Amino acid sequence: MTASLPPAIQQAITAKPDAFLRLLSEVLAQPADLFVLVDKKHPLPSGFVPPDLVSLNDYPVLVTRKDLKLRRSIMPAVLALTDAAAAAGAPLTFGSSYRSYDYQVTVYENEVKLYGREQADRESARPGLSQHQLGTAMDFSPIADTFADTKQGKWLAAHAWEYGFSLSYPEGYENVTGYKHESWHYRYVTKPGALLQREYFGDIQQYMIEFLDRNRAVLEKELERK
Ligand code: DAL
Ligand code: ZN
Repeated sequence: MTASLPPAIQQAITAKPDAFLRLLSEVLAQPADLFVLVDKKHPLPSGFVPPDLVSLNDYPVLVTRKDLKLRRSIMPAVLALTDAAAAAGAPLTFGSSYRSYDYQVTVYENEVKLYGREQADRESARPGLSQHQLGTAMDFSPIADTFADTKQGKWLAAHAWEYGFSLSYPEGYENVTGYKHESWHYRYVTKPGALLQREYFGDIQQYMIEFLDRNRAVLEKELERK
């Protein structure tokens, strides 16, 4: 099951197999739709719309625009994250959140117009290929490389996992994720998910989500039997 993972990650798993399986079974008990694999090879259906979108205007959070939405089911975690960041002196502002298939058409085509298709494909997902369509991914403001050096960027890099959030496009992994480093883009993967990613998958979301996608059916059967 671990054969396609980098050797260091295989070792992390095989060094502590019981602890790995315990945490893994906690992750498998979380809603599977929080772990859907969406990348350049795994599109969402164009008609996919999350079932429980809510407006961020109805919550005590900071936004750069009034049309932002996320899934209702993740809002308790979102508020825990934003409250903790604010308490630490790094108040977070949402710059982007759920994006429909049609809106992603606009976002992607704009990038192509501005930078050309080759560059656009390194930083913007084609329609149907964006985590933003899940309603569980978000960009914090400013959406810019400078975000990494802000109080907010540093606080998130150190603490987002404690609240169940993970950086989707880390530095140095473009060949794995398909995208350049985005210090501002986080996806909610639940607390046990973020811990599993950190402890066993080199803190690389792509490795964990691919592993779960590939092995979920078999693992669920195995763990049921135990
Ligand atoms: N910027 C990320 C890759 C997206 O467009 O979903
Ligand atoms: Zn994003």
